[in-house]
Amino acid sequence: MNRRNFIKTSSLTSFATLIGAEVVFGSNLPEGYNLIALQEGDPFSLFRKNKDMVVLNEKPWNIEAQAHLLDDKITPNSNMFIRNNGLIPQNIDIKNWTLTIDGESVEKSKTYSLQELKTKFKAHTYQLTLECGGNGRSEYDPPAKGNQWTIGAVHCAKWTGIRLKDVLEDVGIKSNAVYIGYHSADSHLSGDPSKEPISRGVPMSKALQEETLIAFEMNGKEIPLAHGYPLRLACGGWPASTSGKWINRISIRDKEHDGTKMTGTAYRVPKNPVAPGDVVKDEDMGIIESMPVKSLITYPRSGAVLKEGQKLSIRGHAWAGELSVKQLEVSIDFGATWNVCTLEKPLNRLAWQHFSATVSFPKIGYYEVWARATDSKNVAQPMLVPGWNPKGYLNNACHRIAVKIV
Ligand SMILES: Nc1nc2c(c(=O)[nH]1)N[C@H]1C(S)=C(S)[C@@H](COP(=O)(O)O)O[C@H]1N2
Ligand SMILES: [Mo]
Repeated sequence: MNRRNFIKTSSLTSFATLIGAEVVFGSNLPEGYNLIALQEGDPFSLFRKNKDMVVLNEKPWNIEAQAHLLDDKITPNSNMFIRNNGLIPQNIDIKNWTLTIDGESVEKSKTYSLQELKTKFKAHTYQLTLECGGNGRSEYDPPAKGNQWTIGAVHCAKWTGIRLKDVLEDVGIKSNAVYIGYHSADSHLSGDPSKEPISRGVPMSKALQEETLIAFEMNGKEIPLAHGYPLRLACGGWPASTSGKWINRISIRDKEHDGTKMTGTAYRVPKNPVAPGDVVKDEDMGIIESMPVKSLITYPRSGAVLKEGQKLSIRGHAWAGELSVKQLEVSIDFGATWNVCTLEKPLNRLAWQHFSATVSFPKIGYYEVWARATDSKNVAQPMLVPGWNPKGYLNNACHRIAVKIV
């Protein structure tokens, strides 16, 4: 793992989270001492992540994958990106963890214990594509502020939990309900307990979908702390910011939710195209809903070297927000001609789809393999960066790898 300027302000409790073990004699640590486990080349891995994961920020923790780390059909914890807006909650007491459903549009607010949620409602499992709205931000020019995600802020794990819809039915929702908004146990970077790092949500139509879960398991195990233990929302196909981690309250609103990062320009893009660098008025920005069509070549890694005449087997995944992917093509001539790949069906709606192809090259030299997905409404990925937007969201440009034939 890349640990550039790693230790600045971490506390003993966050060391424990990172290493996955308590620092038993932590109170004896000499001031300013840097634990070996946190130095370059340590024997463990932070958050139990693959050592090829790239740290973009450590306060808050933001860690991304590289394309080759996303090769599994179901992303394992070790290779899943982490995106935090605040500080990960410490010392979670699951015996006393509750989820409250409140807001203007509930008949009467109701509080459930974890145990009640798990026993009262039927569990369902879906594989869900969760992609950060800012994935690909690093390619925009002029650059947008925020984490400079390249291509690795996406994962497709299996989530097990109860349907939000079932819980809302049990609570009783008024007919004027418009939106849900989540509230969570993480804390604001400023340390001010009255501020929430993030509190986003989705319209009722998305909240009531069968696949929208209040999840308590990921890939068949308890959700790892960094990914929202003990409870998180999972809203597949939408910006992953709508999938609240560590949730303890969901408000049913009679208007668009107005929590932190719902208003202003956060997670919004211009309603109409703008020129790069333009200032866009708040009222000309709209909330991102379904994510656009996109794909990744996960094998081989960029930089493959083959002998003349050798064929290259490539594979990867494609996804399209609420839609499905209808076609995947690859090009080896910078987009002049395209060849159709084998494309599998998703495991369930809102899961990514796997593609594979065998590619031949006419002679020795440098090539790029470009992959382009087309969604079920016939919208294809742009070859290069799409229209600029002030916050650098929704870059769904074709993924490209370099290949040399020698
Ligand atoms: N409580 C809480 N939920 C959150 C966040 C957060 O900072 N706090 N970040 C959101 C954002 S912006 C993203 S992209 C996803 C990332 O999920 P992951 O860290 O499990 O990959 O979580 C979302 N849910
Ligand atoms: Mo995000």
